[in-house]
Amino acid sequence: MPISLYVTVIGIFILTIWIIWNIINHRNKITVMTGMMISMVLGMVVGLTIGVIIGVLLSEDLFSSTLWAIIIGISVGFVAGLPIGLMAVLDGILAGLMGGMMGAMLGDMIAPEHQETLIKVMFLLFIGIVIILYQMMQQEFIKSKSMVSHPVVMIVLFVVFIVGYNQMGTLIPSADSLNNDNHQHGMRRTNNFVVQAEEYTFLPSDIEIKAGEMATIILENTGETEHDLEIIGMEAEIEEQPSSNNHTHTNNQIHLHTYPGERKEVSFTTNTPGTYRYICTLPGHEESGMTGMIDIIP
Ligand SMILES: [Cu+2]
Repeated sequence: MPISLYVTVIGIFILTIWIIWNIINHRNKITVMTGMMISMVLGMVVGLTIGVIIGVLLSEDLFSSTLWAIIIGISVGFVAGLPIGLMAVLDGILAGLMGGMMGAMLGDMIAPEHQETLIKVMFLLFIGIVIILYQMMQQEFIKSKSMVSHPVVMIVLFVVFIVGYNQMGTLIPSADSLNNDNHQHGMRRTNNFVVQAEEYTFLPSDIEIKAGEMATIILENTGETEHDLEIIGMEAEIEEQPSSNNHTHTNNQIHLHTYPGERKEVSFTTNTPGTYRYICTLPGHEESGMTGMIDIIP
C-alpha cells in the first residue's frame, strides 16, 4: 500500500477520533439537536469516504466492500451519538449505513483511471466537512479561544495540507504499473492485440497494425459458444507456433478457432498496407455482427 494511502486512512482516523473526543469532553453542554447533527454528519462523511477507498481497493467484490464500509460507518455514527443519547445514536447509525453503502458502490463502479482523483476529492471533502463541523461545535459549546481553532488559521492549514498532500504521489499504483508492462512488450517489438469474441461481436472491432513489424493477435473467447477469427484477403508471413499446430495455415490464411473460455494466438508479419476485414466464419455469426476491420499502415 503506498504511503499516501496510509496518510489518507490515518488522517480520517485521527480527525474522527478528535471530533468524538470533543463530543465526550463536552457532552453535558451539547443539546440533543446539536448531538444528532454531529453524529449524522460524522457517520455519513466517514462512511462515504472510507466506503470509496474500500470500494476501490476491493473492486470486483462489492459485497465485502459494502459490508466493511457499512460496519465502519455505523460504528462511527454509533460511537459519536452514544455520549448524547439514543436519538443521536439512531441518527448516526443510519447516516453511517447510507454513507458506507453509497461510498462502496461509487468506489466499486468508478473507472480505474478516475480512482485516484475520486479518493483525493473525497478526502479533501472529508477534511473540509470536519472543519465546518468543528467550527459549528465551537459556536455551540466548545467556545475555547485557541489560535488553531480560528477559522482563518484553519483555512490556511487546510490549504497547506492540500498542497502537501498533492505532492505525495500516487495512491493507487495498479494502473501505472500495468501500462509499464505493456510498454516493455512494445520495446521487444511485439505488438499484441487482444480481440475478445462473444455473441455476436468482436471487441475491439478495429485494429491498426504497422506493416513490416511482427504482430500478435490473441483471440479470447468470452462467449458461450465457439468462435473463430479469420482475416480475409491479407497476405502475411505466419510465425510457426507449437501451441497452434492443430490448425494448418494454408495459403498463409490467418485463422484462429476457440471454444468458450479458450485463448489462441497467432503471430505474423505483413508487408501489404491496406484495410482488411476479419470475420467469424461460423454459420450465421458474420451476419449477426461478428466482423471487424484491420488497418495495415505503412
Ligand atoms: Cu462466432
